[in-house]
Amino acid sequence: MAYHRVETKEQSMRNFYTLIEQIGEGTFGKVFRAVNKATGQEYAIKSIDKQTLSQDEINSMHLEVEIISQVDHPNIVRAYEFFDEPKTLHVVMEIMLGGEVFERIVEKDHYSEQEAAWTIRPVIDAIKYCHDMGIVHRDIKPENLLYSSFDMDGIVKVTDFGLARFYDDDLMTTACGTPSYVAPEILEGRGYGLEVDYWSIGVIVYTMLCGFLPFNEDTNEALFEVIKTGQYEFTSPYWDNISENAKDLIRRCLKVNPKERCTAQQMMNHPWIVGTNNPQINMPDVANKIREYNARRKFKKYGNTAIASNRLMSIIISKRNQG
Ligand code: 3AM
Repeated sequence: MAYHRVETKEQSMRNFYTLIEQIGEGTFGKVFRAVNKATGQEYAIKSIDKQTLSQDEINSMHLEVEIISQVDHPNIVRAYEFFDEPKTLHVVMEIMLGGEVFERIVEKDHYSEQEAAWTIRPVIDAIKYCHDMGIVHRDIKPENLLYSSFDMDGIVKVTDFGLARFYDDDLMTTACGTPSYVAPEILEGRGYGLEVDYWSIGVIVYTMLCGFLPFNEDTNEALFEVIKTGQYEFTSPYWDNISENAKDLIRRCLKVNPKERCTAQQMMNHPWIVGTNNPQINMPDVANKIREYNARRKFKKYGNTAIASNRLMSIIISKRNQG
């Protein structure tokens, strides 16, 4: 991947790319649709205003780029160029034009457990690949699972490695992630490892099969409590017709003790993910519930109630100080 330290106007990103429109907003910055002036090829460019970042966060961006430049997997969004400008950082990425996984699910004429398993399987494969390389994503959530295109052959890819880290044997202690998908050990402020990604997969699979979150409370305090104690249920009647295999996978992912949690390799071998026997019955009610969930997510994201992942740390710290 090309790295450009930009010192003159001629070297700036805008000299090579035309920004067309904003298409998203991530943990650390805005994402734009852009066109390469020389080739006419479309890309996504993530731009981050350095002034809004601490030195730690700037370092984190450099790390993100270092990480994505080493990752080469069909289900992980590729990055091509990095512009380090005096005021802004830009990452030029493969553009994902097919939208978020949860948005696509609700457009299907037919949505069954089998389709849910086929959708999540490549994501688990991507996570396994990262873990084998010693990289933990730490922010696996539906917004970061995108389709490459709207065509039938569009494939799911994982994006936003803004919170990923090279994982060594030292357990990480930084609080990060997105509240509803975050693993208990992160909230406990304990050290944590690759297993945080397995927890997030469990939350996603649960939500894919009923359209609501396993952990959902009105206040963050209550939310953190149910996550830390692993209090969720397969609520009747929504879960009555879901297969035992699906529930078994979720139970294995949502173990409070990370050491007991199912790994990506084990998930790939799990009968529900292998998926030769999954129910193929259409689940229109689940699709409807996912549609409602999508609408609530979008509303929260653009409303005042959203908690940016990087603010989670300060919430935990202020809670500690109060206590
Ligand atoms: O702000 P929202 O949630 O609509 O879809 C991604 C998300 O959009 C989009 O940026 C936001 C933060 O992840 N996004 C990220 N990478 C992208 C890419 N490579 C992307 N959109 C298109 N192509």
